[in-house]
Formats: sequence, C-alpha cells, structure tokens
Amino acid sequence: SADCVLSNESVLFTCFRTSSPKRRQKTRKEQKERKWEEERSTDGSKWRFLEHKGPVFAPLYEPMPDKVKFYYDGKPMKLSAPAEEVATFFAKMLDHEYTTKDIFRKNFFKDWRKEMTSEEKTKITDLNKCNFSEMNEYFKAQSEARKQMSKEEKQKIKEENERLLQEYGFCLMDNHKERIGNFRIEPPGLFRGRGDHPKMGMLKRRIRPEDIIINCSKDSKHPKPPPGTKWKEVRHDNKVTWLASWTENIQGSIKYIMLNPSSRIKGEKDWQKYETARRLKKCVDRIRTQYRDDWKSKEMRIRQRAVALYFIDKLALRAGNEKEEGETADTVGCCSLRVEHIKLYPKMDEQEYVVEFDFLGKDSIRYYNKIPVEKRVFKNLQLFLENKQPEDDLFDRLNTSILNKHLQELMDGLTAKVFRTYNASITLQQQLKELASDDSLPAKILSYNRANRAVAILCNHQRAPPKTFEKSMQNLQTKIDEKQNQLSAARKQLKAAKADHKASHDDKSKKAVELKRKAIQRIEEQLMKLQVQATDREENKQIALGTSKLNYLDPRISVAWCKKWDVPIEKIYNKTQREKFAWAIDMAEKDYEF
Ligand SMILES: *[C@@H]1O[C@H](CO)[C@@H](O)[C@H](O)[C@H]1NC(C)=O
Ligand SMILES: *[C@@H]1O[C@H](CO)[C@@H](O)[C@H](O)[C@H]1NC(C)=O
Ligand SMILES: *[C@@H]1O[C@H](CO)[C@@H](O)[C@H](O)[C@H]1NC(C)=O
Ligand SMILES: *[C@@H]1O[C@H](CO)[C@@H](O)[C@H](O)[C@H]1NC(C)=O
Ligand SMILES: CC(=O)N[C@H]1CO[C@H](CO)[C@@H](O)[C@@H]1O
Repeated sequence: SADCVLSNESVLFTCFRTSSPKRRQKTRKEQKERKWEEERSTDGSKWRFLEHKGPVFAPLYEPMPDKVKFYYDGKPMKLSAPAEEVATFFAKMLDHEYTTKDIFRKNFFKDWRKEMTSEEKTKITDLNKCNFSEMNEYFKAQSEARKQMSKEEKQKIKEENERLLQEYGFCLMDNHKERIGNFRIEPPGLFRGRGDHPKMGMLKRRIRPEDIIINCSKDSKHPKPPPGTKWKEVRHDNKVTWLASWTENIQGSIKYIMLNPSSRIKGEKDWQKYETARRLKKCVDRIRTQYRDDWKSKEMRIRQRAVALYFIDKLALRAGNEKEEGETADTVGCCSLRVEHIKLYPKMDEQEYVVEFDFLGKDSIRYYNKIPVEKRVFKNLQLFLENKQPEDDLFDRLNTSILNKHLQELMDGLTAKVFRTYNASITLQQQLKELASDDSLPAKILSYNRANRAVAILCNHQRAPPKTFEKSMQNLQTKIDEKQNQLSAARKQLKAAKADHKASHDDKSKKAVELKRKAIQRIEEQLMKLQVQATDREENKQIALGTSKLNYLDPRISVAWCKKWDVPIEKIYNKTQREKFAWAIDMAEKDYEF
C-alpha cells in the first residue's frame, strides 16, 4: 500500500508539522510545539551555526598521601605515579565481585604492568601478592568524609558544578541555546562491561585533548583546548550532529559528545523512529503473508531468510550485527545463530512443535526461551539442521547484510529493531486499553508498570535482583504489618464508639463514630497503597523497565494514557525521561493512537 512506502525525509517532516489537528485552538501549546516543527533543510545538513566550549576533562590524578601504603608480598612498596594511579582503580573496586573474577584480574594485571617502570615490572609478578587494602580504606574514608561535609562545603561544590554547567553545558545551534548531553569526559578506570565480558578489567585510558576531534562551525568562536595542549583536529561538518568525538581504547569505538535528548534535533530523531514503527503497523500483515509463503520456497536461501524473519517478528530477536566494533565476546543474533543454540522438541500427538533457544545475546545477556512454533517453521528448522555440527551456522545461506537488505525492500527504513519498537509499543497500547477506569491512582500505576514489564520481558531486558532487594522488601513488609495493626486497633475503636453511641444517643458520640469511620478509611487507603507498592516491587525484581521505556515504547502512548486517566506524568517519567520525551509531552493528545 502507499502508506508502506512513503518515507523520504521531507514527507516525514511534513507529518511532524501537521500531526496535531487540534492545535489551532491552543496558543500556549502552539508556542511549545514551534520548537519541534521548524522547517528543516533537505540537503542533509543538520545545522548552519554551531558554537560550543568543548568538553570538560576528568580531574588530573592526585598521588596517594605517603602514609597510605601499597604492599607487595607483605612489604611496603612506593609505586611510580602512573602505576599507582592504575592501582587505585583496582583498589577502589576491592569490595566488588569483579575483582574476584579471573578474567577481570588477568586483564587488569596485564594492562597495569604496561604502566609500570621496568623495575616495578621485575618485582611485581603476581597479583595475588599485591595488597591494596590501605588504598581501599583511604578511599572509603574519603567517601565517608564527603558524606560528612558541612552544608557550606556541599553548597560550594554545587555552585562549582553549576558554573561548569553554565559554561560548558550549553551550545548555540542555529537560533537555539541547547543543553549538551554529556559534556564531561569520563575519568579513566577499569572496564566493567555487562555480563561476562571478555575485556572486563582492562584499563580504560585517560582521554586527553590530543584525542579529541572538535566539530563546530567555521564562523563560530572555536573552543580552546586546556593551556599547553592541542586538539587532535577541528572540523566543520554540518552533516553530523556531534560536537566532539574520540576513540575509546577498549572496543575501539568512536564516542561522541552530543546534544541532550531534550534538544530539538534529538527529539526529531526519536519521533522519526516511532513514525517508522507506525508505518510497520500498516504493512506488517503483508510482510507476514509474504514470509509465510516463503517458508515453502524452492530456494533454501529464501526459506532461511523467511524463518529468520519470523523469529525477528515473533521473538523480537536482534538481527545479529549489533556487536560493538572490536568486541570479541561470543555473542550472537538471529542471523548468526548456530546449531548448538537451538533444540527442537517434536510432540506429534499434541500437534505442538516447540523450539528452545539458549544463547548469549547483546552485552552477553543470556537469551533463553522455549516457544511453540508453526509446523512449517519446525520442519524447515529440521531441514536446516541436517548434516550439521553443533558449531555450524543454523542459517548457512543467510547473513545480517542479506537480511537487512531484504528488510529494506519490504519497507523503507525497516530493520530488526523496528519490529521490536513496533511490537513493544503496540503491546503497551493494548495492555493499557484493558485498564479499568475506576481504579485508584496506585492501582493505575501498577497496571502501567505491568504493561511496561510485559514489554521488558518480550525484549529480554533482565537484571540481577538489586543487592538491597530483600532488605527493602522487608522494610516495606514491616510498614504493611504496622498499618495492619493500626487498622485493627482503629476497628476496635470504632466498635467501642458505636457501643458508646448506642448507649448515649447524643451528638457527641455520633460525631466520634463518624471520625473513627474516616480514620479507618484513611488507614485502608494507606494500606492499599503499600500493598500495591510491594506487589510492584516484587514483580519488578528481575526486570529492567528503563531500557524499553527509553528506547522501544512510543512515549506518546504513555503521555496520552496519563492525560486520559488524569495520572500525573511525573508518576511515569522521572525528570531525565521527561526531558527526553519533551516532544511527546508537548504533542500527544489523549486520544493518540500508535
Ligand atoms: C594487607 O595489609 C594490611 C595492613 O595494611 C593487613 O592488615 C592485612 O592483613 C594485609 N592483607 C593480606 C591479605 O596480607
Ligand atoms: C508481539 O510479540 C509477542 C511475543 O512473540 C506476540 O505474541 C505478539 O503477537 C506480538 N504482537 C504483535 C502485534 O506483533
Ligand atoms: C553475506 O553474504 C553475501 C552473499 O553470500 C556476500 O556477498 C556478503 O559478503 C556476505 N556479507 C558478510 C558481511 O558476510
Ligand atoms: C530516571 O530513570 C533513569 C532510568 O530509566 C535513570 O537512569 C535516571 O538516573 C533517572 N533520573 C532521575 C533524575 O531520577
Ligand atoms: C572521528 C569521527 O567521528 N569521524 C567522523 C566524522 O564525521 C564524518 C562524516 O562527516 C565521518 O565520516 C567520520 O567517521
């Protein structure tokens, strides 16, 4: 259909400008929306004028006081400044599980040795003989001292941060003063990585001005590097939106300083992403019909492509090319699945065909799922597995570039990620529709979080239960028990008051009964709120809601839902999230449909 193909940028921008038919009546809203709908150039340039002050570098290393000793093999040893600095990174993490992991220790030690003098290198040959505990104590004491700081000292730090924010945290892009996202460069340290990352423990180098490429307009005041240093390069490229970039040493990936998510340019990009997902909504039926037909194709490559596409659609799998450059972890996506990653369970009598997936996905997060599939998919998988070894590719006639090319042909701008965004958003919308209208506010929020959780589970956004989980649940339970005691006490009081009233029949005792009734009602409400909170927290134990909320759920669905049910937006989005979704908060009406 025509809806399926239109997508060039100018068309999108037109949609952006006309997306809200009601706005003629709303002047304040009109004002707000203007920011999102300015005419954009169509030659691919992102700005005409860009001026900023460059990044803020991490503070320089301050050597340990002499009294804080490092011990090797039981004897104190003074380290050279570079070796000492890297040792402190490890010392700071001593209480963390990471420092007990073999890979972490091995990587750290290897990189640490590179910073040592040759003398140190000869002497320090075994990490197990290193004693960092005094350094660790020192940092703990420092962090304790920071907590104990006086109000005035805290205020001074706050003011200094504010000064840095005012000086470096904003740029001028065309006619707007815009917040910069991450203008502070991360300090050096040890790489952690998620899951069992093979590079954990490696030294994340200090970034210097000589590593930085600056991007700004020719006719702007160029940012000055710190005294005595130079930038790597200053360029003027208005086809990109970053202000500064450098290459980090762990994965070799390029890092950028960009505008804050609340900026117009980011909001527009975010908006486009969800518009693409909405276009998929219109052609997903056609795409599904086609891949079903393709399961019967004479050509093996087409059958494989069609089964892979089915997994991407049904399971929200990643395509398989999202590995960070240089990443060596053995992680896979749909196209790179191997024979060993799936198991087939035929159950002939029940007519049910089940596939079990078990592999490491992005960031080494385990993906495990056992799902029923259609017979034809199952038969195809059996065919793909014939005469293969466990380490062979499941889809030997397919790779990520072939699949992505095919997706492009199906719909302009289509990627595996669009399926995720589409399914996540539509799932949220459906779940929210099932909500009862007479629910109390806490119950509404619980339902919202449940809908959000359904999506997070779909996208495999797991987390380890937070360390403080049991403790905080206990605290909550104590509060609930107290409330319950309070409630039974209040009920007894009501009973007594009623008896009183029965005996005396006067106004005073009547009022007393009323007051007791009100008190009970109040306590019941408080109790319910606590119980809802406990349910919410328990259900959330192993699920990370943030990722889907930030990246896969069309924020207009949530905003519209809040408007429709009178739920304050603050209950759904915190401050950072509200900034990122400013465009949606401004645009979405309560009847918005994804
Ligand atoms: C490390 O050094 C501290 C003294 O600074 C000492 O109390 C501790 O026992 C030492 N730890 C080991 C494992 O030798
Ligand atoms: C979203 O994914 C789930 C899980 O596979 C699936 O059951 C559901 O049909 C999908 N919904 C849509 C609208 O694609
Ligand atoms: C994917 O397969 C095609 C066709 O076999 C081949 O031309 C292409 O180089 C492959 N791409 C990658 C990244 O392996
Ligand atoms: C808001 O939530 C996100 C998680 O989605 C978190 O990373 C961020 O720190 C929170 N911001 C504030 C201001 O609480
Ligand atoms: C280091 C870096 O980010 N370089 C990029 C700058 O922008 C151009 C496009 O304008 C890219 O080609 C570079 O890779």
